[in-house]
Amino acid sequence: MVTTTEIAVKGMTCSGCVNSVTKALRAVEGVAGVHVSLEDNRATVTFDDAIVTLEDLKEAIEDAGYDVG
Ligand code: 9UX
Repeated sequence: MVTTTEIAVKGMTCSGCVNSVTKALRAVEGVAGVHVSLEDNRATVTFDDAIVTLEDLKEAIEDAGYDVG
């Protein structure tokens, strides 16, 4: 099922960070859409939960150098 979730992202301080998080999430197989807000410290991700889990998404953000939660 394709679903949308919001993930709190810590440590983004400029638009470059937004680009990094966006690219990291888009690279994950099963992700259909990504919007990252610097102002709200949040990533909104649309994904197919048969392919990718919320944990995978959080891992991708952490691997890019940011904290979640
Ligand atoms: Mo901006 Mo973010 O110079 O890792 S890209 S602070």
